[in-house]
Amino acid sequence: MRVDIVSIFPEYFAPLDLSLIGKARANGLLRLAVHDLRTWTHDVHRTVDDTPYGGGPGMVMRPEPWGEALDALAPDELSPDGHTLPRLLVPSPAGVPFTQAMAHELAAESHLLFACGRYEGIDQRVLEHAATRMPVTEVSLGDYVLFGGEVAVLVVLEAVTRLLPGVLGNAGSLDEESHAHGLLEAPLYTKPATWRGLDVPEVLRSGDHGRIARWRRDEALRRTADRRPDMVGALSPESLDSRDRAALDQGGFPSPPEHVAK
Ligand code: JD8
Repeated sequence: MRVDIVSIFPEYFAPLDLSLIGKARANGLLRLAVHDLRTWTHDVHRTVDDTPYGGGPGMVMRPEPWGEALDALAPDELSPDGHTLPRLLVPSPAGVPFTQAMAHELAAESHLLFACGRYEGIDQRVLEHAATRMPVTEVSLGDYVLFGGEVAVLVVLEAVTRLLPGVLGNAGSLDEESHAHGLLEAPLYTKPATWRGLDVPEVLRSGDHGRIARWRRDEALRRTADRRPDMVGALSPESLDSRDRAALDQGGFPSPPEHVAK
């Protein structure tokens, strides 16, 4: 996968040299380039912002540098050097929520282009114009306010990179993950069996794989009911047996109604 990032703070992306993302880059599974938006300014002050039309606080990112950046990274005509048409992602608190389902969708793309806004955000015409050439998605990390899009890009890229074929190896099984089965994960324990007077639950040391699986599912259901009532509401009734319902009830939540045949 090819990824381009445009930002006025390219140093923000230093962590992408590290750990498993760094390894994916070294292995050639991820071809990542970070670009300074100011490359595409022409005045001595390398200006990227101006006051908002209509008034209001703060500054807005001017369209010209962004237009040139996107022209350079997503050329109009297919160039002979194998340029691909990217999908443009623009972090914004007004975007569609980023989810694990979107991470899977993005992992299937061959080229992603991220535009990191700062100040109050980017002139909307940049996105409108880009949308005449490529798919554009405004994406939000969640309902809280950041200073800019850089951290959101780090999050999205981390979620996407670990889904790329060859990145995880055998260390992780994607279909056993929390957001694959719609429940939070059960708690984890490792050695020693007793630490500061606290014991690892007996069942996990029993070697009884059936009992262990059932305990983990009960814990996952209990936690989900307690912390994420929105996720309980989204569980399909057919995915729950009577033992599941009992675990959910213990969390103080009514489980979704049993399927009623018409
Ligand atoms: C991009 C500028 C800050 C946004 C005034 C100052 C995502 N979940 C999220 N929360 N916040 C962002 C985010 C914030 C950004 C930019 C993303 C560019 N800001 C602005 C509007 C209100 N502040 C985000 N993804």
